[in-house]
Amino acid sequence: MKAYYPDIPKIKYEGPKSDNPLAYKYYNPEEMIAGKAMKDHLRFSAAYWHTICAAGVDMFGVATADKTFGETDPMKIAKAKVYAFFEIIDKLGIEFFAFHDRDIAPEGATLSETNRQLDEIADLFEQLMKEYDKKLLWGTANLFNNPRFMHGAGTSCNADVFAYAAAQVKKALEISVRLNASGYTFWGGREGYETLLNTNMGLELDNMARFLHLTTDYGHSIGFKGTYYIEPKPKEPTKHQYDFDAATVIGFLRKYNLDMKLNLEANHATLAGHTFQHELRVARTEGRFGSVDANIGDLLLGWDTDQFPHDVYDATLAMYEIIKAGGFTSGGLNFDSKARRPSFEPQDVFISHIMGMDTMALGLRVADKIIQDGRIDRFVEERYASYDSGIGKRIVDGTVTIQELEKYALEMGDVKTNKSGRQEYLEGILNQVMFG
Ligand code: XUL
Ligand code: CO
Repeated sequence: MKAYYPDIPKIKYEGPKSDNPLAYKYYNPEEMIAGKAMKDHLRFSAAYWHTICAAGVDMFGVATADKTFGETDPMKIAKAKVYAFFEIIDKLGIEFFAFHDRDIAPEGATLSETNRQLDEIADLFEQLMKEYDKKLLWGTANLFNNPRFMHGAGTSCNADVFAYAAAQVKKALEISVRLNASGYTFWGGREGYETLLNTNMGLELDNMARFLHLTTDYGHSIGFKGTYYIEPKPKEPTKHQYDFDAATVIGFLRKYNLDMKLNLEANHATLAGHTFQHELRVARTEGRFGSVDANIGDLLLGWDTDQFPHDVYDATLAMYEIIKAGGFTSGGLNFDSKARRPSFEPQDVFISHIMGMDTMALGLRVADKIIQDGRIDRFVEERYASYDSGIGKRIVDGTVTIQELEKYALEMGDVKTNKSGRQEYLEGILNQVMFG
């Protein structure tokens, strides 16, 4: 088989002292942490749309990296990309991947032709997945790029677009089932609005739920056994996206009785004005934690830069939440991340993944140490100890009346039992565990 990256070796763990840019310093796949191999904690996945498609285009400039692999015909480019992509994830030792339908195969003149092209590329995926022993973390449909989706897809004001989008997701689900996906993600690409002056919000939200019921029911009917995810994002491309953040999405899922989990992305959390840890905590508290799009934004920029995660502090708090949520089952850490535009050389694809994987591996190592250390968890437990007995227990049990609470308060006179929240003490512990 032709090598697309002949100069890149298989990436190995060399430990923190290594100065080899093409080696892991902290990610040691088989090393056991808290009774589980690192690779099974982290379940790394590469995003097809970035890793093999993103070529450095931005609002002000064309591509800086060539990812056509010497081909000009769109189907030949598409096939070369599949081979190159499997070589990349094989060399990096990444077990999973995710894609949009339109990342993997170009659109034809009609939907039928597009579907035929998709089938042809899916055949190649099936073959290479077997050869390399790789798995599809989730599939999805691109319902935002083509001009037909200018008003959204499931929330479009135009019923023809709703129908087209449903047909597209039907096909994407069929391909995902064929490739044995562990999940299927719905990201509301343009499901939002630009101005309320032209928007029927109630109908759009109801239609989005109709869209999700139709598509997820269909998936089940053809044997989809994985998890359905919704990926929140507050803005971009539309001014206001309906899937604003974890709490908004969970409210929506409840209202419309949809059985879906969340695929949370770090950069989307910060765009919503939350930390990534906050979004993960909301999902875990609500039993809706599913999967993660691992990346990071730049807090000085107001958009979705999709950078590879390098902030160990953030990664630690994220991994802490993931461990506390019971770890991944069907989900994983999907690098919805791309190297920066000036990092255009083929090597950069590898170096950026290595750095991102090492960051998440460090996060896992420190999060485990925090849990082993136990001081933070103990502090939180003790902080709420007043609910373990007496009046607190009766509040939690739901056996207390408001009259009894009044009697208790009157007898108490005033609250004399508040204690310090000790935020700085806890932040100090985090630093001590990280660098101690
Ligand atoms: C866009 C984004 C998407 C989804 C999949 O911000 O995160 O790539 O992850 O459609
Ligand atoms: Co994403």
